[in-house]
Amino acid sequence: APVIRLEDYQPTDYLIDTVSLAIGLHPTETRVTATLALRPNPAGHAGASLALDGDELVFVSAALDGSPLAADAYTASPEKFVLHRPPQQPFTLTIETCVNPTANTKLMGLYRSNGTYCTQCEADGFRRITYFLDRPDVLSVYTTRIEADADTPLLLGNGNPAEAGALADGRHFAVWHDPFPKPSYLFAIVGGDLDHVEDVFTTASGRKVKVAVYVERGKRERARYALDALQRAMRWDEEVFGREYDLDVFNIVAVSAFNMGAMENKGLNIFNDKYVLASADTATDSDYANIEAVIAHEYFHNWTGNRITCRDWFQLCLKEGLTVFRDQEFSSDARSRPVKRIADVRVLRSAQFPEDAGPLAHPVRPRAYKEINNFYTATVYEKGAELIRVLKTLVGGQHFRRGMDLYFERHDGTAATIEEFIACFAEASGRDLSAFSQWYEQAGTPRLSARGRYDAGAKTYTLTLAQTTLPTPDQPEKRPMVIPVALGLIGESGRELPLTTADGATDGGVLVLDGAERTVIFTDVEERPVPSLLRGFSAPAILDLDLTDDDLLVLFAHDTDAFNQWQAAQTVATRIIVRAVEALHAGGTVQVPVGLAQALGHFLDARALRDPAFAAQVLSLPGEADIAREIGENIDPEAIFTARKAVRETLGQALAGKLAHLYGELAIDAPYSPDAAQAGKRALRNGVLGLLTAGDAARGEALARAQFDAATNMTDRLGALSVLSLVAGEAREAALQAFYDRYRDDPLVLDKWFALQASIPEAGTLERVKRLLSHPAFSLSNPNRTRALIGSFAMANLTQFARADGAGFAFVADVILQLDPANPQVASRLSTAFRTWKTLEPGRRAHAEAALRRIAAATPLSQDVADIVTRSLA
Ligand code: B3K
Ligand code: ZN
Repeated sequence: APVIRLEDYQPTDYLIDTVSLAIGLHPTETRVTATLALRPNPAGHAGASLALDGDELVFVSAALDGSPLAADAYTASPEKFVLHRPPQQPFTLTIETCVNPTANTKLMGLYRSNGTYCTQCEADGFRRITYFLDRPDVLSVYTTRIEADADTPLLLGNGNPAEAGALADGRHFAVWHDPFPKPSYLFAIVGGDLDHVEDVFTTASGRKVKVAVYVERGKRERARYALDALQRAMRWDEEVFGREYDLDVFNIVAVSAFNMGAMENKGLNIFNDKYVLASADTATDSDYANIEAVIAHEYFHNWTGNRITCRDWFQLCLKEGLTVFRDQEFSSDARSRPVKRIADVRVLRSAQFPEDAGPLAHPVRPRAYKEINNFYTATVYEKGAELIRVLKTLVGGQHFRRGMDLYFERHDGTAATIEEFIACFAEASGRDLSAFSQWYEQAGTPRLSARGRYDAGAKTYTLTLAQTTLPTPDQPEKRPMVIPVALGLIGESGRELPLTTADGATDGGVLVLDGAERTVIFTDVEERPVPSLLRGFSAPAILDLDLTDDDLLVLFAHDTDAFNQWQAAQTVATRIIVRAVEALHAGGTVQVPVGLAQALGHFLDARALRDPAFAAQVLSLPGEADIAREIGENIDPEAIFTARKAVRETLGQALAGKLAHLYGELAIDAPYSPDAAQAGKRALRNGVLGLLTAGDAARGEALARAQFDAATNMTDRLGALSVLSLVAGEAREAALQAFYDRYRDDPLVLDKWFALQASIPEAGTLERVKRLLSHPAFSLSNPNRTRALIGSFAMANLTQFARADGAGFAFVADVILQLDPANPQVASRLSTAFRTWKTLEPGRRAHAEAALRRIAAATPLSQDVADIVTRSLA
């Protein structure tokens, strides 16, 4: 496949002002008639031919200004429609195509999910519906007429409903008109027989908007939380960003077969039903939180993505990073800000840091790609969101808001670039942001190191910060980034010390490191301080501290920054587990210093009942992947697993009394509510149960069994089941069977059942997963099911995916090859599980490489998978 490069960007030679579509829905032969109003683009090449994109299209007919085209005036193939000599004044082109939604297993373009017709066009699916200039900088006003049989009563499109009515033979139609010019990737239609819930949202200026959530029949009640989250998001965007909704209706449709989470089509968001459907009995607290976040995310795209879109796909972070930032802020306001920050940083570290450190590393704004669908990555999304946060810290909250206002004002209705976005903040703040903009260009995570020296006589504290970034593919040389380091000084006595410097370098508690190194001298420091650095995780960097474990425990006990308090405990735990891995390698035994257990004990006494959500984060020790990242090379997953387990066992035993007491105290009497307060208690209680079981398997198992049987909600039921799943034997199998029997007809809950079993860290799991492949409820054609079973095994079960005998890698490679012809996007996503293969010890590394080479050598192989495996092997 050819490489597409940012520097080759050219505007199109023609513009498409309006698009009028007539779509006759049919299971296997859907007719699409597109009438495009075109004109030469003043910015393009005069007289050029017009080449429209297609993908697996069946061409039927074409007409120019209403007259059939002569055979020599055009060429049409499944991938291209070329009009050789287009008129050089405005003209209309009418093209008829035929598509088969039932045979569309790629779930791009028009397809059927459980009988419902739906579409997915981002990034390049519109060309699977009709020939088009299928790129984000071609903005058009769409009118869509959909026709269908009586078995498809619901017909939805973008924009506002315009007209609807009955036709002959029981057929009927609906016309939708979207007045806002948009790129083709935001086009959508839905046809089906669905239930819905609806409400009226009154915008800040008093306009009434009909908001609705459509779901499969029988699932109506489970759509209420999503509808509520939507309206809260709409209000929040008005209050915090001054953004009002702009159409008369806002529709959300949930479908069960979807390649990713959801899609922000204008006025018609289409969702993976996993991010819509919720009830106490079927969804966990995390499911509720994810639904709230994704509903908000897609809604926020209405301004950041739709009203202002991207000039080209290199600018993807312009809408994604910014919109993730916005949804993170929304959830922070709706729930606990520090807990949300910790959760987001966990995601960044577990999903984005490995990407940045491995063969798939790329800048937040890449410069080249072969397959754009492979660039919907944690780097573009999560690191992209971090860069917005860095920007906000650098310019300050007021200037940030003014910059956003300017961005909306200046670029509304256009397809913009990162440069244009940053220019708004430079202008609003009067600052030069050219150094900041390097964050978009350079891949890799900066390593920030800190050295401090206290001079008791002079009462000065000298802090030196330095940064380096390791080379990444195609970027051997790295420049220093602009890193805002939010910081504080904590005295050994536990009090926060004032920050005084000669030059005011740390005004506002932020020190900006914009070169390779910077030293700052604090004066009037009355006692030896422990520095609290990168507070709130003020930049996406890896911090190397020269602090002792005791210093860290001072921060854990006294830091006024909740994030760093949590971080201090995590760092100490990480060090202990890493030392345990080293001890095991040297043939020794695992030692756990009493300090951590004691500190955790004090912390639980003081905070557990006051702030359970935060306490749950503290109690949840670094995972195996966190430890692997810390070790960095020559990874032996078994050793990490054993070391971590031993540390948890020791902590569980040391804290046994407290944990048992807390487990009782944290029980909730009130009826289930997914709110943050109750969810926090459940999170801590389930965390307590896990640690308690690590220390005393028999006792924990009994408690878990009782919790499983008595649970009134999915969080507690699944929490108990996952504790039980770690103890091999009859009890586990009986609980799994009971869970299955109860939820056999509930696809989203069955996904949890598949996922949990695939995650069991035991040698027998591979056999179990293979057996589950032929379970009647398993199907590779449903992406959620595939991700639940195969994705969980490959991404959430390090010891078994990376088995020493290579059987885990070989199995996943087999599945990737089997899935690829049907659904390359899901296959390609799965193949990113190999992204850290180079960090493994030589034996496992060789097995992983062999699996990757076997995939790479297969023919045919999709461009999607080929791109990932070739880059992974490079
Ligand atoms: N914009 C979509 C993602 C599309 C992915 C295409 N492969 C959902 C989102 O980020 O909001
Ligand atoms: Zn998005």
